[in-house]
Amino acid sequence: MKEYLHFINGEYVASNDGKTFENRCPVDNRLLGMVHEAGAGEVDQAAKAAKAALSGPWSKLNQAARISLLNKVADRINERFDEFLEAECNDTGKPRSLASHIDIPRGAANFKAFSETLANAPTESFRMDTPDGTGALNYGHRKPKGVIAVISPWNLPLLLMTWKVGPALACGNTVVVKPSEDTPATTTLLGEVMNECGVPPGVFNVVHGFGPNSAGELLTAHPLVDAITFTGETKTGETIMQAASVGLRDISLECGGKNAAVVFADCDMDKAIEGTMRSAFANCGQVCLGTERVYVERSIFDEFVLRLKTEAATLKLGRPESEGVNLGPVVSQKHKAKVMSYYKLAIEEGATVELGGGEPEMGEALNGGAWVEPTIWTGLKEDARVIREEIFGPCCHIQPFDSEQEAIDLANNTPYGLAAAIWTENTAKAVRVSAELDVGICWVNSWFLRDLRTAFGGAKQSGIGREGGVHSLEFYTELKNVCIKL
Ligand code: NAD
Ligand code: 6OD
Repeated sequence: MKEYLHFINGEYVASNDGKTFENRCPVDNRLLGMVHEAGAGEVDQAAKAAKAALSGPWSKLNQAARISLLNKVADRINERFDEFLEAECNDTGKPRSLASHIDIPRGAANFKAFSETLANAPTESFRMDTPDGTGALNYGHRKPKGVIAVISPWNLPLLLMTWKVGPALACGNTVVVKPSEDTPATTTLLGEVMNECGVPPGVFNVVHGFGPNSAGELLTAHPLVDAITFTGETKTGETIMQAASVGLRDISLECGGKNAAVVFADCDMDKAIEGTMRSAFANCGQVCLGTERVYVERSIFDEFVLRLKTEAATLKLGRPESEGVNLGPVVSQKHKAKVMSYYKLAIEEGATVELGGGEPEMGEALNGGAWVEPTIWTGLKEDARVIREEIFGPCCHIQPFDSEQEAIDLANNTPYGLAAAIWTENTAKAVRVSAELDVGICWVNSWFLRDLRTAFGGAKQSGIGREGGVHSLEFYTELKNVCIKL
């Protein structure tokens, strides 16, 4: 039986009390292995190892040496690509075609991109006059913030974990990662890569477990943690913010969304359908940036609904490795229950089910998996819970609008503010509307097109702070001003 151990101070260790929990594959509910659950002792060991490593060989590496080491980590992930791919697909059930194009390559690229950003980032400098005429020189100096707690979710496990670990290490910090209890495998595997590449012990640590009353809560409360970076649900973000307030630790919160797509009549319909297919159904709808609310200009509404549901009906569900499969299960039985509860609620709230709405018949071998049908609704009122709350499944609601202002108002009518997609061939309109949307990320005629130098984060209840490019440097370093009297 496979065991997922903690990775502390460069070594794999079991839980002190031998406490474990099951890791099951959502494809067919088979048992993948047992995950060790960290208690206070293991979290304390990991935090102490990370603190000690801040003044060990890691701190003696200059920036170029650190960058070269992280480039090696990226290369080694790519060399062990197939192992990472298998681990990720087992944990999440996502199609190999998806994970081999997004999760694993981006998991590796995150180490290179932030090394490059750091190597090229300028610091500010101001020459000032003084009464004695000699003047003074001010310049910014960046220091690592210290021990960073990285709390990551299950939807893009390697990608979203390295999105934080990459810049944290590039800036000279050390990390303790608490991956999602549903997806422990790739984070565990990364420990091996760190050792193979010669990353000093204690720089990268992993503790497994759950959130409340478990490793997540223990880690965010640990006094040796200097800052916390979190990706996950908004409610969890609120709890973590409270934990971070003790000792005034810095936080970066990348939280939930209820993202809109706005499709204007002057769009290129082929592009809008292709993009909305991806934004609503990629990764089985489990992408924080995904579209769950689609607003379509009335004159093309019927055509858009027909084309989207025709296209969505061709999605092929199946095992990650099966030829042509482009939709996996959702991540777990627990998440399936949540998604199915919204499918039921949609009917109760008066939706017209244009497609899906139930559990697919997958055959005997797969029926125990966490399968749900891709689903499209129309006809709900804007105050329906299905329209207001994040579902995080392969589903969307489509609603017509009559004017540009109405589309903007509808898109903004949500407590969330993560992402939006606008579909129009009129550039002036795209610029106008994107400026009005209350979101951190807005795509025009595309979706999930990522340049890692750009700011990434959410407005309103979708998060606090920005990561990506120099914005990650802002979070992962303490900026000091040095003032030299000349
Ligand atoms: P989640 O909030 O349930 O869990 C995320 C992580 O937090 C897990 O590792 C979990 O164990 C841990 N955790 C839970 N409670 C905790 C606590 N009290 N203290 C410390 N740690 C705790 O989220 P999830 O279900 O894993 O992920 C899905 C959610 O993540 C969705 O809401 C999605 O929108 C969001 N998400 C946001 C982004 C973004 O960039 N904004 C990206 C991906 C996912
Ligand atoms: O692409 C990224 O860098 C990123 N953070 C994506 C987040 C996706 C959310 O599910």
